[in-house]
Amino acid sequence: MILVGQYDSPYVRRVAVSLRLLGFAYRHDTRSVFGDFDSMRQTNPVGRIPSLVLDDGEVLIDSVAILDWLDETVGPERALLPQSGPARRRALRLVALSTGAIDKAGASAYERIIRPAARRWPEWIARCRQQAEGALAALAAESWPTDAALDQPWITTACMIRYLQMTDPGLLPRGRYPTLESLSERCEALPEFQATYPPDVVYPQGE
Ligand SMILES: N[C@@H](CCC(=O)N[C@@H](CS)C(=O)NCC(=O)O)C(=O)O
Repeated sequence: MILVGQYDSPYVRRVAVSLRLLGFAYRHDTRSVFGDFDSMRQTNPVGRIPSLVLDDGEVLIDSVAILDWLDETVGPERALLPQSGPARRRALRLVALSTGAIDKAGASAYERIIRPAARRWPEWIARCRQQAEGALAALAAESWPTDAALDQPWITTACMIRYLQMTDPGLLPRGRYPTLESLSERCEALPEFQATYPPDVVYPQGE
């Protein structure tokens, strides 16, 4: 199968880490959503990443759908999200907080970096950052025992933290969220995270 998208996207990275943890081999298509936009739209009509091209040619789009397919394929014993009940609801809440932080930090980064300077909207940036901070505080208040099984909340949260370190490090000053720092350190030390570590994010710069 082929994973489409670069690892500086936390959505691509959480799929890559999940594939590796579950023992799937894949080829990596590193086309850029910005630089290869027209070509990318041939793979996903929305022009976004990640996509996963299966061996029979079917194309899964959106990390939620890809991770759902992965969990279904490996079965309930190895799935990265619990099947049902309070455990599933808690896991989905944690994942929603992390993807919320990604989306809000991402929106603020797009506004600060990609949009031409004369058209930037400081109040919108402040609102997005406040929303990301709300998600971070809620995640930091949760229990993250470092001997817990590595499941989708762990994976997505670690990918979110690396993304924020790249796009808006001011949201994560050292010492503010010790539980999240431990979570990140545990994950980033693992081979599946090291193999997908994004050294930096590259956005087109607005004038
Ligand atoms: N809900 C989607 C979000 C994917 C997403 O936001 N991808 C970003 C990269 S992190 C992207 O493709 N951005 C380019 C764009 O939206 O034009 C998922 O979970 O896959």
